[in-house]
Amino acid sequence: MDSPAIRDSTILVTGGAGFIGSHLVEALVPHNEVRVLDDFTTGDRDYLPDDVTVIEGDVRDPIALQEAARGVDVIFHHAALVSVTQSVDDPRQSNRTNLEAGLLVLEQARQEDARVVVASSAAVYGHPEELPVPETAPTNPTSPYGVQKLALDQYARLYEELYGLETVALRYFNVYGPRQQGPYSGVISTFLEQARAGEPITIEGDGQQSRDFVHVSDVVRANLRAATTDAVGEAYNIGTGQRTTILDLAETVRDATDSASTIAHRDPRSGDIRHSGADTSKASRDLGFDANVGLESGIRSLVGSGRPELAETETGAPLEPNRGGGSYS
Ligand code: UD2
Repeated sequence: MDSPAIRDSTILVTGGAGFIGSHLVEALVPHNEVRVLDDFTTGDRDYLPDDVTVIEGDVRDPIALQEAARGVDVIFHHAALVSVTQSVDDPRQSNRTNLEAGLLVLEQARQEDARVVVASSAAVYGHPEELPVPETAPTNPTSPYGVQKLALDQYARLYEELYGLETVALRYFNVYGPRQQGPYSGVISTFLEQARAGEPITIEGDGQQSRDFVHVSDVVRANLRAATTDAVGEAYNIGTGQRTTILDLAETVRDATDSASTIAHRDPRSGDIRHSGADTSKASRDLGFDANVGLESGIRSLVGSGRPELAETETGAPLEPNRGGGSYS
């Protein structure tokens, strides 16, 4: 099923200067009026195209949010504290950003009668009881971050049920791609850095744990689908449906970088989830979304200046290389 590209709309992206948000902004800008609300604690102005209205502020600040959301048709809510560890250290702090601010966004959307696409997470499932995990699986988060994302995901559904607000929750699996950096950036960017520096690639535990790695350009495509789908009030797994072990990942990164790095093992991360993989049939059926970028191609595109495989573009944007090196096909 094909949904039309979003065009001629006024759009707010919270966290629009961050890793996923900035790629989404880039895809939206050619055909829409785009605003970004970001406090730039982890986001970067350099990621933003010129023709974006920037509101520098905290998503927890109702005044800033009100200003940013005035007259919008769609809100993509990507502002979050993404560190699971930080949420364990200080659940109340991450709750304020991940849940309370999310609720503010939903309320603001009600005022504007705007559609909301919220960034949810595979963290809602905790240790999955079945693999690949469908959206109907039990939700038993193992961190405050997961609890917060689950509550936001449920609020989104409830706002559709109670108030008729058009909402969609996207449960991201392990997203990677250009601009992913910093202390909470994920295993692929850590391995790439280590391989490039010729340092040992550090696997936590035996490396047999597995993840579903999805490229940010696919995540952007899922967001574009969510903006126009009729299937609202629903949560969708956003992954590739393929699981890769961390050991295989380390070898793929080492090969792609032609690195002489050794592979080293250290203690497993406490509370680590053993296996995570998305059943993507609901997103495929209802959003017409299937991931395009395979892991090897995605990693090679990160290493070189090339981009992952392209298909048709949904924004109508020309498929020119963008500054982040990804694509939104
Ligand atoms: C991902 C998300 C997180 C949350 C969670 C839900 C990212 C970056 N994080 O956490 O936000 O949604 O899923 O379950 O996508 N590892 C190593 N060596 C390293 C770094 C990591 O072996 O230097 C291992 C780590 O122990 C884990 C795996 O790689 O088994 C993935 O780690 P991660 O931090 O990239 O992502 P994850 O799945 O913990």
